[in-house]
Amino acid sequence: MLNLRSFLALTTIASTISVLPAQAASTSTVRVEMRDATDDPSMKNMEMMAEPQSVKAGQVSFEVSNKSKSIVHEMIVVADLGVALPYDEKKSKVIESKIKHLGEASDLAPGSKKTLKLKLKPGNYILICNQSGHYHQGMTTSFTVTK
Ligand SMILES: [Cu+2]
Repeated sequence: MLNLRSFLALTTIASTISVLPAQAASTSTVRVEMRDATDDPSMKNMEMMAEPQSVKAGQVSFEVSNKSKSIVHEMIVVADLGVALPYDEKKSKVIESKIKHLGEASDLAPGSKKTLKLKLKPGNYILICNQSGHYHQGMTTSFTVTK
């Protein structure tokens, strides 16, 4: 029969064990900012910036902010296969059915934020906004995951 003290000791060990794997797989946080001329009139193009631009493999939490005053943006995580992303000139968009689309923070209203959590393997990635015309206006940045 367990007395209360040994029961408490056992439950403490059990909860410690169950917490350990989660701590071992660390989560990296990446802040992504999307800007255009409505936020900064000196900007000629649009931009997407990630900080940091490289993280270790595992859980990655992208905290995405649309800094625009009036334009909807989005962030899509794409595997970089070493070739130009397929592009539809008529729609002014990357062809999402032909890329390795890993996840997205879709349709962020001006001034809003969204968080996208992904488990990423080591490799090269591209972050893009695929609202019409935005990719070619500079809303993209490279992103690296290391071992
Ligand atoms: Cu955009």
